[in-house]
Amino acid sequence: MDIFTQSPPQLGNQFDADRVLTAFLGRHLPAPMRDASWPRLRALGELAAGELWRRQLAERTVEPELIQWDPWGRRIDSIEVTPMWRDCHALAASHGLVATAYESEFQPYARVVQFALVYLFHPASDVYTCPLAMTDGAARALLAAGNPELIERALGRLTSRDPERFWTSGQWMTETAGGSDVRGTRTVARQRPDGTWRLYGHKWFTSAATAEMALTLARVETGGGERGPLALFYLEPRDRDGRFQGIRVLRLKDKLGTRKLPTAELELDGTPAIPVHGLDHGVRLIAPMLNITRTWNSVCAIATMRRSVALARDYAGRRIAFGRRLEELPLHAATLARMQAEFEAAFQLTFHQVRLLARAENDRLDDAGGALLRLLTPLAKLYTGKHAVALVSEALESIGGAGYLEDTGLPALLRDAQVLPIWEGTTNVLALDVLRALSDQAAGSAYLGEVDALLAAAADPRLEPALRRARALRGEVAARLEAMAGTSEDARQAGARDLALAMARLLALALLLEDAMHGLEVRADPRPAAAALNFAGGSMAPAAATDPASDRLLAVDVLEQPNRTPATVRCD
Ligand code: MFK
Repeated sequence: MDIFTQSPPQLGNQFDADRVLTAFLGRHLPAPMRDASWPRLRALGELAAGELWRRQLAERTVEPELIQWDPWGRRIDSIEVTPMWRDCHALAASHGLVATAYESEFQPYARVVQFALVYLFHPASDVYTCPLAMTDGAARALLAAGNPELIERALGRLTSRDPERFWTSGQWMTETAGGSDVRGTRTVARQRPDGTWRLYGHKWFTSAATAEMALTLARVETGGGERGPLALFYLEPRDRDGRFQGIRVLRLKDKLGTRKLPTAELELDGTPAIPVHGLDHGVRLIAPMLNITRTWNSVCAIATMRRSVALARDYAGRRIAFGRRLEELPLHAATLARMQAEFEAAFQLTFHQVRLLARAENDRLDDAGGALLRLLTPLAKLYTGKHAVALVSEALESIGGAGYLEDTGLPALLRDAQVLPIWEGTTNVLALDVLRALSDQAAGSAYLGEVDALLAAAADPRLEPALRRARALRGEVAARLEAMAGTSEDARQAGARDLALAMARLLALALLLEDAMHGLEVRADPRPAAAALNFAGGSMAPAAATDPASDRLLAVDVLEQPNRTPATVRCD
């Protein structure tokens, strides 16, 4: 009997194989920092493609467990995480996934290096990036609030490279009555006669309930039965003996994806907590955390896109159908090329925002730059979250039936991606945040100014079709921004998603064009230009003419194609 076997997709070193990342860092990091960061990035790229990927597949079905009672009837609420999850804590600390942003070594580019590390780690981490995002966000929020005792108590741990000392933080915001609408928060903060505070309430989704600290919102009890102001509180869920203090774990959530992440539903019943800064303005105080976790979300989304393209591309170089490797079939190559172009656009948009963040944290942004960063944070998050799901789905489809089989490890990619447009604000909530950011006139002007500067530099005639589309879209976006002033609030809100997506696409294209110019003029690399032309034609004009040679260049993504291993066909 003939038995047909296929070669599974393989991953090479995920740093070395990523020409978009390496080119970006090559362009934007000064040489000494490039030299210092390269070995660390390469080490993580190796780990991500090797040991961690193998373990992800081998431990696919292992999940965290909540043990609520001990055999003698005592309530213990112990959350047993997976072995890989435990190891990721140590790896995250020792690779400086949070620490790098707070150390002096790579300033003023530390955020760029840090997020390059995060990007490599995320697809291999079983979504350990979720608690890391919240840890980074908590460090930033504590610094912004400026409470010296809390900074002294927690910052050194949140930014430690020592796995024993390293703490992660939770971000406990979501309640049954207030997920997106955080004003619905019902948790109450009650002050005791000794001046300390206790929290009482029900947190509906607390990602990583295993964190050593958390920032959470609660209403300060007023005594008159009225809803008190919303304040930001710091808490440590466990006492010195590791027992929850005033917290009951009601259950772990049965989620579509992120199955290794022990997201819990918690009852707070007298949890000791400390106000972070005063007893009001909770949303304003937690906003620095949201903006950091949203940046992580964007970086993790593009990392997911990149992993999907890497797997789909490798498979297309192995699998033979219709007498040729998939990558040689024009329509398959066109599909891969479109995926690569979509990924590159999302990458440029996200890392552009990361660069702005780096400048902001080093006091190198003026007011207009600050307004632009405020705008691009939700813009990048909503765009990349949405597109990551579509792209992973495309990758699974391009692998055919095997992409639908659990034990290939591929379906988990899709399930995990689906959280990206949900947590940290859904697409619609983020689109409304874009409107909030645009209420500062400087944001819209800075955005258009940035687009114009990027387009003005894209002077190579080979880029002309993409430039034409970008200019047309620029006109539409500018007209919409202008028209907003005269429309009702309801009309503005109804159009917010379309506007935000168009703005994200336009800036992504402008950034791609700029990278394409650099590719043509400096790196002698036509692939970014192919990506810009493809993105402009694909996302913005479905009927664009196709170019098989350029598709193939992007699909295979090497300038000179090495010999490929053919698919295995075994006949027993
Ligand atoms: C793998 C990647 C890992 C990613 C991490 C995963 C972690 C998962 C855990 C979670 O998902 S936790 C839940 C996340 N929840 C949200 O993201 C909430 C979504 N809802 C919103 O974002 C709402 O827009 C918001 C709660 C902010 C609305 O609240 P309000 O009180 O109606 O907002 P309002 O009144 O407009 O703003 C209050 C203040 O905050 C204003 O400042 P002022 O008091 O000075 O006027 C706003 O300007 C400010 N503000 C709001 N959003 C801001 C902001 N400031 C800066 N940046 C922002 N984004």
